[in-house]
Amino acid sequence: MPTLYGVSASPFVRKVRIVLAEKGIAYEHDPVIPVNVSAEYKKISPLGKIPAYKDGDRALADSSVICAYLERAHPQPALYPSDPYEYARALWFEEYGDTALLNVFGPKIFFQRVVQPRFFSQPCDEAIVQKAVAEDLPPLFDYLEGEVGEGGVIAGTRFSIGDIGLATQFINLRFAGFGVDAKRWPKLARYVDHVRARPSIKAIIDEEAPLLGA
Ligand SMILES: N[C@@H](CCC(=O)N[C@@H](CS)C(=O)NCC(=O)O)C(=O)O
Repeated sequence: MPTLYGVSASPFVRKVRIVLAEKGIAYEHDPVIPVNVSAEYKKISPLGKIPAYKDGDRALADSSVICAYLERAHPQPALYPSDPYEYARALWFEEYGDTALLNVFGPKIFFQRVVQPRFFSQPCDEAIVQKAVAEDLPPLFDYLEGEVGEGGVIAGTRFSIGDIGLATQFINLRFAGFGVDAKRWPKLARYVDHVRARPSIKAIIDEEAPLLGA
């Protein structure tokens, strides 16, 4: 059975977990914390980051790489659109989640509100959180409000890696106590609720809630 390495609180690890769930792939989960990782772990993940994935004697690092591998190794159900433009858009929104959303939701909000107090016994710096919520979130949400369609998916006509890349970031935002104001961003709020309710995603949220939730 393959092994996925990395704690699920990492949005990158969760991204891979959602792909594994969607494709019905059984796996073992080793919740590596990416601090002072062993030399052994660096053989699988040379940068020492999570996630990493081992499938027999094949080792892979980086969530986007692992998800792309899983798509080729287990093509059904397809999580990358077949249309070239929609395929590229799905990759774009995965990237947007991994970078633009992560840079704000991660260190400025989730890390402060959840990781610092719960895992490092350090207080949350609420000024950093409030500044990010007031100044950094609105432009991100404005952009996504203009991009989400009415079909509940971000690219093409089916659920894809683009939705997964966004969803995993919004899950951490919610664990940190923030959602999308439906009065200001109605389409985005509806979209996020819809994606969170998807069975593969809801199951992971329910599993993580005792550790990460309010
Ligand atoms: N591009 C990588 C990013 C992975 C990443 O930054 N993971 C963080 C945890 S959320 C990590 O391992 N940080 C430890 C470090 O940078 O040393 C991916 O998609 O897997």
